[in-house]
This record gives sequence, C-alpha cells and structure tokens, in this order.
Amino acid sequence: MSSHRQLTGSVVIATHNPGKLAEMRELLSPYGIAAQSASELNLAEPEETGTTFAANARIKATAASNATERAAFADDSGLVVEALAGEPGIYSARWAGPDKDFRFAMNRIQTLLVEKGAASPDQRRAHFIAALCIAWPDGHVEEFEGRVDGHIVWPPRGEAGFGYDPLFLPDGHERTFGEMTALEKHGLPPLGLGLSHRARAFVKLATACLKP
Ligand code: ITT
Repeated sequence: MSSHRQLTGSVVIATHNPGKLAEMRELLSPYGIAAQSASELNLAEPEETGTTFAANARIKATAASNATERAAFADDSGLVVEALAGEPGIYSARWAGPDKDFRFAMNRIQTLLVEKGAASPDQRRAHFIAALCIAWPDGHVEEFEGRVDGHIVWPPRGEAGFGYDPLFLPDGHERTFGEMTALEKHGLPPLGLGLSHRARAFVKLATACLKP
C-alpha cells in the first residue's frame, strides 16, 4: 500500500504561466482529474521567497490550497547554466523582466557565456529542473523533482514551447525543446519519451499519487 496521498477528483493548478499550464493540463488529462487554473480562479500570486525550486513550489501550492480549500498543484522550475554558477536558476522567470521577454533573457545568457569564452557544448552545459508540489487544505504535501541535461545553443531555434525552450538542446537529441512537438518534449510513455524535466517529475508524481 502506498504511503503517498492519492489525488482524486479535481485540482487547482497554481500557475499564472500559460505555457506551464498547458503542459500541466496535458500531463494530468489521462488521469481524469479536472483542473482549474489559478488565473481562472483569480488567485493572487504569492511571493516566491524560497531559496530552492522545491521551497517555491511548496509556497505556490500551499497558498492556492489555502485560498480555495482544495488540493492544489504547483510547479517551480528553471534553467540552470553551469558556467554561470547556476544562473538564472530559481530566477529564470525574473530574468525575462516584467514584460516576460524571453528573447531578452536568452540574449543575456548568451552574452554572459560569450564573456566567459564558453563556446563548446561542454562549456555550455545546462539543465532544466522542475519541482512539483501538491498541497491539501489540511497541510499535507507531496513533492517530486525532475531534471533534464543538455546544453545552450545559439542562436535560439524553434517557436514551440515557451520560455527558454529555443535555447536548450537536450542530450541525445538534435532538436531544441523549441523545435519539438508537445508530445516529444513532455509526452509520457508509451506515446512519448517523458523527456522534459516537468515530464520526469510528473512520472514520479503519477506513480505515487495518481491512479491510471
Ligand atoms: P508560476 O510561478 O505562476 O508558475 P512562472 O513563470 O513565474 O509561473 P517559475 O517561477 O517557476 O514560473 O519560473 C520558471 C521559469 O523558467 C519560466 O518562466 C520559464 O521561463 C522557465 N522554464 C521553466 N520550465 C521551462 C520549460 O519547460 N521550457 C522553457 N522554459 C522553462
């Protein structure tokens, strides 16, 4: 018997990021869980004061669960560039500024890598991390993390996905996340590879907390 709490019925998806929301809905859809987003429910965005992805995911899930008295599902994620001492990391959204301009954020990463003389794929190693948290109104939380390794390419390639996707080439692949279909980037087996950080974290979550 699993000691993890099962998620049944419905959940609030505690994100205001439309790209993430689409992926989280797609990941949940085979499990028959009805999902409403924080934006649809007009929930306020809590301040992300944590120093780790997991801490920020928990802040978002707990805030949405407390506000709605329902189970809430949050993702905190970002791109960790090794040559930049892990930046932008938990500040990945903030690097795009108030206008959420990811061209600007991608340019900043490239500029900093050029300043460091990082030209080869080896010098441009990076990974995406996703921390997922489900929080219930009684304070119970379930937490899972996923990671995908690769490197930063320049110029950005592809229009699919969101955020830093056009910059990221996952190991073992020839197309960036920005050039992949949704199924390739985050589709789950047997149809997809479960490639992305979010898909990898979700597989752990589904194994623990969802019935097929
Ligand atoms: P919420 O907090 O409302 O969920 P956010 O965009 O502020 O939305 P984060 O604080 O977790 O979310 O920031 C994560 C940023 O990292 C996100 O804005 C993207 O730019 C980037 N990111 C995360 N996952 C990504 C992915 O799969 N592809 C591309 N970029 C991603």
